[in-house]
Amino acid sequence: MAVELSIEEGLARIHLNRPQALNALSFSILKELSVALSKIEEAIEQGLVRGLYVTGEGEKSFCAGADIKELMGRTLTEEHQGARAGQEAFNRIAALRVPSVAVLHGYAFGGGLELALACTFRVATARAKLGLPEVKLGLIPGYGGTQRLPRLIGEDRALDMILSGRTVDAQEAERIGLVTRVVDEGEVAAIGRAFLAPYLKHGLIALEMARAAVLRGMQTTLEQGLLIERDCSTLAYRSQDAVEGMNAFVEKRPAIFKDQ
Ligand code: CO8
Repeated sequence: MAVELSIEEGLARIHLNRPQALNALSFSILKELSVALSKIEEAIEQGLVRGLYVTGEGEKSFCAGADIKELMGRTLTEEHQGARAGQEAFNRIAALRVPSVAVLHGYAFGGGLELALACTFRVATARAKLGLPEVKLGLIPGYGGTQRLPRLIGEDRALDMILSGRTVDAQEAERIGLVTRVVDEGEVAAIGRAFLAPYLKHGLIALEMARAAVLRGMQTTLEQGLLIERDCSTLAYRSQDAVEGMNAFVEKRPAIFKDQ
């Protein structure tokens, strides 16, 4: 399997394991990813998973993008279906109820960066190299890059990256908000777990409602966004975790959240 799923201590890990092709995303990998996501969604519903991190095998690359060799000579319909398969898989990552992070330790190009853009966060080591080089192939990003990148870093910077196809190093990526943080080199799984730890000490309902308010609000006007915030904050307020959190504050003790 080129997509390895493991679940340990409440965290799911998706590990891309195709180092001979720098973890490039073949269509069979997209299918495997979809199967892994179904298992993760189920485990989240069962309360077994509270976060996801995505890693790539090998020193060189998180993921070098869609499998270029496989993209050649496809019919219009096949290509349209391929773009849909990539978008749908990444949409499912974006829609997970739990926070996710992509650990970028080498190349994160094309579809690889688009996968990372679908995660809640991106963390990079100093060696990471990021880019959407599709124009160099006469293509454009097709797995969400033209939509998620400008929403994350703004239209101007996104167009600079997409139209030039240039490579952005980890420091620049942090400066322009493309990655959340640059961290020391280390074992990728440990980086992923450590990154998620500060979020996961909180209750999932508050995390989910906060994220929903931000993401849904970003797609609409400020006025509509404030209405969304009002609904999401009221929903969070009605949770048992909110009762526990406020009680714990008054009683001067740590809160014990149960994601309810
Ligand atoms: N697809 C397939 N194979 C790849 C890919 C890839 N994206 N990237 C690397 N490989 C393979 C190489 O072919 C090579 O295999 P082999 O040894 O059999 O020749 C092996 O991985 C190692 O690669 P290199 O020898 O090239 O390693 P280097 O260290 O010299 O270079 C680079 C590393 C710079 C990452 C280089 O491999 C590279 O430029 N790769 C391509 C990056 C790229 O252009 N990615 C974007 C692809 S397109 C995309 O992701 C979105 C398409 C949207 C589709 C929408 C459909 C409508």
